[in-house]
Amino acid sequence: MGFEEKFSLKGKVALVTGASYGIGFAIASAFAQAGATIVFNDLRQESIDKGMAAYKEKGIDAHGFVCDVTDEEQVKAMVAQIEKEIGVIDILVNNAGIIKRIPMIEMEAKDFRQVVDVDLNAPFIVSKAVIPSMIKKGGGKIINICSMMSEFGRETVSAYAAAKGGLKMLTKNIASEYGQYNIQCNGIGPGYIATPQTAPLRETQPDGSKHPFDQFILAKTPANRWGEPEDLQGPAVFLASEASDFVNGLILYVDGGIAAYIGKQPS
Ligand code: NAP
Ligand code: GCO
Repeated sequence: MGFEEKFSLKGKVALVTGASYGIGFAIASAFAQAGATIVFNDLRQESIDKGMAAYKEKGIDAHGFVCDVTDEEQVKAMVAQIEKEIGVIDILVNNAGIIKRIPMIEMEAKDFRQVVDVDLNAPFIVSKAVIPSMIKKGGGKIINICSMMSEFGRETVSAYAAAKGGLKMLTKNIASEYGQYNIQCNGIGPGYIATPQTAPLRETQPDGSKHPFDQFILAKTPANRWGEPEDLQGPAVFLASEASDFVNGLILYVDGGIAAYIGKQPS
């Protein structure tokens, strides 16, 4: 096999959850460029329509499904339909996620549960739905989109940190339990990436100045910039391809160096 073929996704079917825009869209677009057939889902038909138009603009013939990843029955029905109409899912990216930024002692239990439901329980539900066919087919790849909050805490994100920390351990457990079936389950831990999820942290202030969080992130990031969704494309293709067949249970931090850095010294 040629070296480039090791990174090819030709003939593979990839399901990327919550991929109408943002990180999921960038990852799915890279998979398509590497040769995969793209399937994505989102909560509303409106998001699917927007996503389909965006993929089409890039020349990608994607398949979109309305499906709430926290609903096991909906997920089972979607996976069955994909397997029947498109093929067995070779690559799953658990990307759909939400965040609620609320100080912990002000947060209601129902909000905490909702974040854990989308960011942790759903990756369990979707992985559980695709693994049996991966086993029958002889292997597969699962990539869980983790976070800096899989390792670190910060004010207001207790539920998100708890869920993403849990997702790191779910990743290691899927690798441990199903590695024997040639299934590799790894995580990507993005740093701070410019998407709608982080838009409130980057908003220009009424006086025209940058949001204080913007300076905070630049000072924390040796690369001295926010990440772009495209920064995740190479790492995702690597973890979806044969090139990573002996990599299992890894969380690959794609963070411009945040996790390595103690922070900028005072000038
Ligand atoms: P985003 O811009 O908010 O996009 C998230 C996507 O998930 C949206 O398409 C959303 O659909 C979908 N979604 C939410 N709940 C869903 C559900 N129950 N069922 C199906 N789809 C659902 O987020 P992003 O910044 O691209 O982030 C993608 C992933 O990366 C998330 O897991 C996030 O936590 C993680 N992450 C982001 C960053 C960052 O800095 N941006 C860093 C580290 C990790 P709707 O639009 O219809 O709600
Ligand atoms: C926040 C951010 C983060 C990032 C990301 C970091 O409020 O701190 O939204 O949680 O989105 O997950 O890796």
